[in-house]
Amino acid sequence: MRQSRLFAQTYREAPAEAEAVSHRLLLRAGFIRQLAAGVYAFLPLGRRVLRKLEGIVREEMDRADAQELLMPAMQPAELWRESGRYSAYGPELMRLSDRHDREFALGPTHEEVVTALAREEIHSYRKLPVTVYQIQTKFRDERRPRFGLMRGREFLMKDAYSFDIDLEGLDQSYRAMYAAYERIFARSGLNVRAVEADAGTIGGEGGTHEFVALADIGEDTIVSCSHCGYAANLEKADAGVSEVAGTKTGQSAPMPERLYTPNVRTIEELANFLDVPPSGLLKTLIYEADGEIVAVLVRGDREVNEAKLQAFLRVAELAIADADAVARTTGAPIGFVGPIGLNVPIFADREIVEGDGWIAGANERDYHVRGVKPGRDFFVEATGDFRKAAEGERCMRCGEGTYRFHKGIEVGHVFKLGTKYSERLNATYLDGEGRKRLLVMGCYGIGVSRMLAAAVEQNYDEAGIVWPMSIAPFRVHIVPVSMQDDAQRELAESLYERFLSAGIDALIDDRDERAGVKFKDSDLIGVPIRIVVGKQAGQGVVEMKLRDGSGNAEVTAEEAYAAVLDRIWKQERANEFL
Ligand code: 9G3
Repeated sequence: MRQSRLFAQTYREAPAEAEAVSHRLLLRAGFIRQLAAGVYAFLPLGRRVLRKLEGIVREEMDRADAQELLMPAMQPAELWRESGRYSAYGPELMRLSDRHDREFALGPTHEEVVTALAREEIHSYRKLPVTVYQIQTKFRDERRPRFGLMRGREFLMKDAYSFDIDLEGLDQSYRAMYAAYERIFARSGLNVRAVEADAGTIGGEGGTHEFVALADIGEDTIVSCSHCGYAANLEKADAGVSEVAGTKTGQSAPMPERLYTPNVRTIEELANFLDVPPSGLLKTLIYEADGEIVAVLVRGDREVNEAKLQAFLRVAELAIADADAVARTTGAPIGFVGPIGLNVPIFADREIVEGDGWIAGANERDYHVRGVKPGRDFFVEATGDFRKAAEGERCMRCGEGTYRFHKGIEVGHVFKLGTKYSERLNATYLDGEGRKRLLVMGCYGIGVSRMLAAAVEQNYDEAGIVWPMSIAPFRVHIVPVSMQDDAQRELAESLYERFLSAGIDALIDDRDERAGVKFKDSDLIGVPIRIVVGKQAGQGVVEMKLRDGSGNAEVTAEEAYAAVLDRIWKQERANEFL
């Protein structure tokens, strides 16, 4: 492609509201343009990267025997009513009506559509297992789109769905997709960790993993053990081995003693006022779970993990209670809430019941109590792991390593759905004995446009983007220093033609621009191999420069051409050993 004709321009600056590096660089380098909040156009450079990512995804899906479909973005509301999700999702589900006032949803995902297709196409166990996939635009009306492509309202997703006769079959389909994902991210040059994740609202038979691209800007926090292979999204991660706090007072614990704590409300204020560590305090939080009020107890220095709590309580809605609800439930304002005398179910984190001698709110304004003993002064409905794992604590799985936190961008997510959708949409097959059985499903997503942003977050320097070879918009950037110089122009053009005829995508900077501008733009756009055609063009000598800084040499045009083919061939060969 000729840069003099490129449908884009580069900018020295990005708009102030662009916070993420990838957002800033993709705008400045002319890869994307924002049309509205969370709505982007991919200009030619961006589209080329997207096509390469799609190509890798498609190759690996096909290699895993998945069959490519294309399902509509316009989904009849009836299907979402059948699945019960039309009302479950609020403003995030984009809805529209057609000219006959029939209601549609713009697809945020395709469980309903693919299950409706399966119930028409699959009737016998002989047709199973089967996995289908598509690479298609999704719509989710995010309340706060941000970080450019990372949280858009219209984005490109590869979503696959597997259909099996039973859970054992699902396990095999799930493993095949998991392996395909590992290859896809490796081939795309992304540094990705697979972690245990929280199934969230999609539900299903449990079992779900996220693929997280490590990046400081990532909205996901993953926990990994320094010793064993354990890794999980913080929303799901097991709490570590706890050194119990509270003051172990044993059986002869004195009865609770009331303390006058005027206006002392927060954990920090209480810890300072009484001169005790937060780990000796009880944090009592009041929640509304599917409309019912419950109390949750965690140690003062811990955070409630609401995803774990919601999964344990098996409720659809979980929200912290407001001040009025707290006052009605406990008779006290927030800040003086405690477990003693509460007439709502109490769910206590494991660490609470292991300790005693706690300090808690007295359920009376300006009062707390000391020496609280679980099982004597209050009783719990249940004990469980309701807290967030903490960085540095001992790993629950191996007991040797300690937890480390990493920020990351979720670029893939695989789920075992079981029969959740086939049951609701009555998608069945006849087994070997002629019995009607529900299809057992899995679903598997990759954020293709999000991968593009993650790749930039993991591959840039102060001068711009440093694309991995496998997904770069072009492999070679030919930069003649001056198009006015015949020798330089001719040598650059002949190299350009040779690469094109060899099927190697090359970009030539044939603009009448100063060398400095050309080199700045070349660094910004980030093509992996640059061939500068300068003063020694007359001798057939060019300068070959690798964008990742790993090489820089003066060679003949012939050698440059051969070197490029060689690097590409090596990179392709490397894929075979993945
Ligand atoms: C909705 C809206 C947003 C949503 C969903 C439904 C996320 C929804 C979960 C999934 C699960 C998997 C197949 C590909 C991989 C992910 N956000 N999810 O179901 F109506 Cl507005 O999409 N689906």
